[in-house]
Amino acid sequence: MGVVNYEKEENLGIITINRPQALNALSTEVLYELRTILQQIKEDSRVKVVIITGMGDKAFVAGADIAEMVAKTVDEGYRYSRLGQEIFSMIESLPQPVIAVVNGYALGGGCELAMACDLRIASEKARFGQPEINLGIIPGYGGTQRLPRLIGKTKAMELLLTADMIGAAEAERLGLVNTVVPADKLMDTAKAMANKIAAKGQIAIRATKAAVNKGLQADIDTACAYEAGLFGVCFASEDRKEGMAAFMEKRPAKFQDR
Ligand code: DAK
Repeated sequence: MGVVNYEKEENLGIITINRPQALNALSTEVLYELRTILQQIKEDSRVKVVIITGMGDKAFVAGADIAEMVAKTVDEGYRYSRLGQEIFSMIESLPQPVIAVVNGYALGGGCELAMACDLRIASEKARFGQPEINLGIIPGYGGTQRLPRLIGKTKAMELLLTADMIGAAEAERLGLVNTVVPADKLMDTAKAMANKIAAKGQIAIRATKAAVNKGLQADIDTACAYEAGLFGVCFASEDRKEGMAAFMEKRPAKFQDR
């Protein structure tokens, strides 16, 4: 076992950041292992949904590894920055949907990691925040951009400027997480959602993820044109024929992902 574990359960790929003694902080080693695993998942069409979580019951990820950052030279800091940015955009552009299973603290780079995922399921013990301002820095993995896009500028600005942490219930109220469940139900709830998504036609699932993520970065006309292109891809698929035939014949669809 390394600092990041990866296991497959049928159609699910489950990534667990495994540094509980440092609250799963994102060291350079963690980032390199994450990159290798994500590259592997990208090529693996048997994996339909990805889950990312943290080892233990205390933290999802408590941020970038502060102890490691303290000693970095400017050049090392730059490379650390590019590596992290590469990984976060890999998550967003991965064909498969990614669910963050937030089992505890999701702070700084940890909150940013959760926000780069497509869905977030939190335990009642989860706590979220962007405390970078307390270290004299700003978020460097998209926090200033993804947080206001997810919860709106008003509350995002407050969290970024005050470094206040919020609990799971508040995160759900603000729309930062999809759902909150007791800690002992967390993984089962996430797997149930992942399996529900894995049972759909994956051409349409992947097109949906791409349309939302790419579309949000474009103006509405460009985004709708992109959506239309992906709609065309779905329309040309066997899955579309099967889905519509199944509806007409009042039976469940059997998607083949082609
Ligand atoms: N890094 C390294 N170690 C950490 C850590 C972190 N982020 N968070 C916790 N730990 C370690 C603690 O040092 C402690 O280690 P030992 O002393 O036992 O060796 C162990 O984990 C347990 O933590 P605590 O003893 O502190 O546990 P408590 O329950 O008392 O407190 C806490 C839990 C989460 C409130 C506290 O640990 C805490 O405040 N942690 C730091 C949270 C934080 O500030 N996170 C944001 C980090 S800054 C960049 C892009 C992105 C970033 C940076 C650069 N570029 C583009 C260049 C991202 C920056 C960040 O994320």
